[in-house]
Amino acid sequence: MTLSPADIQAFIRDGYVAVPDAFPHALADRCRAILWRATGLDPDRPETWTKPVVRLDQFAGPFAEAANTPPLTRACDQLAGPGRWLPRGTLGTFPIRFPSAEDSGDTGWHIDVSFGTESPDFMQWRANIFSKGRALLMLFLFSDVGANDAPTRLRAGSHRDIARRLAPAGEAGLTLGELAATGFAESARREERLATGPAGTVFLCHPFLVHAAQPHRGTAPRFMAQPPLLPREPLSLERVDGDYSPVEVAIREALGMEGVSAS
Ligand SMILES: O=C(O)CCC(=O)C(=O)O
Repeated sequence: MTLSPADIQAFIRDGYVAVPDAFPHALADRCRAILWRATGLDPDRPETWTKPVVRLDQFAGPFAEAANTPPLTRACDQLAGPGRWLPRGTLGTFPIRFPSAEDSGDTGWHIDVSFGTESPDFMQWRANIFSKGRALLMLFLFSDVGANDAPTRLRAGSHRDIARRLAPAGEAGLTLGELAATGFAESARREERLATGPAGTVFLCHPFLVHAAQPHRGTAPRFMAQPPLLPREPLSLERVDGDYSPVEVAIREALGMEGVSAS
């Protein structure tokens, strides 16, 4: 298997785990070349990089290859449960970050909400305690990302804070606007970690993990995709056979349903 028992425990505790070499570096290079062409910018002429972030969407082909490698699909089975998630054909949005003194305006703490997305106002999009519409958040690194290269910031353990906020709201859940009303202050005490690593690394994150972008202080633009892993069936917090996935165990622990008191 791709993840060790210690990796799975770390996922339950911290809300994420990094899968190194989840897809080949050479495949990341091919994908990055496609993305560069789509930006219309010149990789060799930094003077053409005039914006702090360029968002691109929905690439298939080699990107689907990156999403479906054996190490990655094994890790998804291990975290979300075998047969309980849907393979991806595309990789969602790519926020490509460039070195810039300009504020990109999108570096606030948040979780990626996952239903009610038919509303034109994304602050009305919702999440619930069953993580309707999302089995995992995945961060695919398509360039080498060091500490200065705008790595996504992760609040380790914050998925537990969000589980406790969502639980009283039941099936209806909360909107992003309602969740953001606290400024995500309930997770401010959590240790901040960085999604750094070589191209080909994938961070598999609990759907409730609080995370944020940051300005790019390095030299090489950062290429990353952040698709959801979609559930094939709803998550369950009450299984007769007790066959909980680590995503479910983390929620149950946060809510004191596992007989352990998790901070
Ligand atoms: O660009 C990043 O590092 C994270 C972006 C993000 O979290 C988002 O757009 O929802």
